[in-house]
Amino acid sequence: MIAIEQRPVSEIVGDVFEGLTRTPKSLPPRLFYDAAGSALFEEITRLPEYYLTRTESGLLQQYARAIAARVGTNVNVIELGAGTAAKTGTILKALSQRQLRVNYYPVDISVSALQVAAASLEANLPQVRVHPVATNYIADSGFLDSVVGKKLVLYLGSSIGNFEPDEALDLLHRMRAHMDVGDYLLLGTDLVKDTSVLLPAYDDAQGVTARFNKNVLARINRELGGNFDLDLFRHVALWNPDRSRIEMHLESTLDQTAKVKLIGLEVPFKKGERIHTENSYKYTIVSVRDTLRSTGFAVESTWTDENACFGTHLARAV
Ligand code: AVJ
Repeated sequence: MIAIEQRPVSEIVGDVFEGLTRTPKSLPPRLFYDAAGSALFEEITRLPEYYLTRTESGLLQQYARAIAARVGTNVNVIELGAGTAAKTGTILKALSQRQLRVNYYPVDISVSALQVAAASLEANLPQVRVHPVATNYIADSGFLDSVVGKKLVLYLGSSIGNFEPDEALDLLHRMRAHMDVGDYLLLGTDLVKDTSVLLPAYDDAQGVTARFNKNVLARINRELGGNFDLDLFRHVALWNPDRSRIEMHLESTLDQTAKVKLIGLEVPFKKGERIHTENSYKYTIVSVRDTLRSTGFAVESTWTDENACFGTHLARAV
C-alpha cells in the first residue's frame, strides 16, 4: 500500500475559489471569523461608533424582567450563534428568579467560544444548566428537537442582518418548524437610521473594521498560501438604500494580480475593482413584524432605545 501524505485541506477552499473566480468577486462573511477575525470583531463591539452591541445589551438589561414575565415558567433557553454568550446572562438571571432551574443550550460552530460561555455562566449562575451544542445552526436546525418542553429561542446581535431577505425568511421558517405554538423567539435587529450614524459604525476612526475586513485576505494568505498585499486594498463601507443594507467591499487600488498558491489560482484585479465581503441588512419595526408574521410568529413586544437605533422583538410562535 502506498501511503500518501495529506495535509488537511482548509475548509475555506471552496468559498475562496468560487468567490474569486466569479464576476463581480465576492467572499462570504463567514470567512471573517477565524481566531484573528473573531478577536477583531470583539474589538469592534467595543468601538464608540459601533452602537449595536452596547445598545442591545442595554435593552436586555432594562427589559430582562419583562421578558421573563412574558415567557412564563419552565422555559428552556436556546441561543443561536451564542458565541461567548456575553449578553445572555441578564436574561438567564431574570428567568432563574422565576423557575428553579434553567436549561441553557448555547449553539455555536466555535467550540472554544462555547467553553468560555459555559465556564462563565456556571460560575455566576448556579441555577443555570449549560448544554453546549457545537453545530452549524444555519445548515442544521434538528438540534432544536432534542430540547424537550417550552422553548425560548434567542437570536441576538442582528446576526440575521447577514442574510439575504429570502434566506432570513427561510431560516426563521425552519426554526419555527421545530417549535411549538406558544414557544418564544427573542430577535435582535439593527434598524434603518441616518447614514451619519450607520456609516461610521462600519468605517470607524481607528480602522478596526478595515482590519476586520482585510483579515479575510490575510486569512487566505495564511491558510492557502496567498500573496495578497493588504496595503493595496481599500476598505469600503457604503449604504445601499434600495436594498436597505450596509455593504462592505475591498477595493483594489491599482491593476494587480494576486496568487493563491495552494489552489493554483491567479486573481487579476483592475484598479477600483471590488470584492464584496458583507451585507448587513437593516430592518424597520414594520419589516421585522412582516418577516416574523410570514414565518409563523406574532410579535408581542418590540423594545427600542430612545434613539430607535436597535430593536429587540419578542415573538410568539402561533
Ligand atoms: C455580526 C453580522 C451583526 O453586521 O454589524 C460588524 C458584523 N461587520 N462590523 C454586523 C460586522 C462589520 C455584524 N454582525
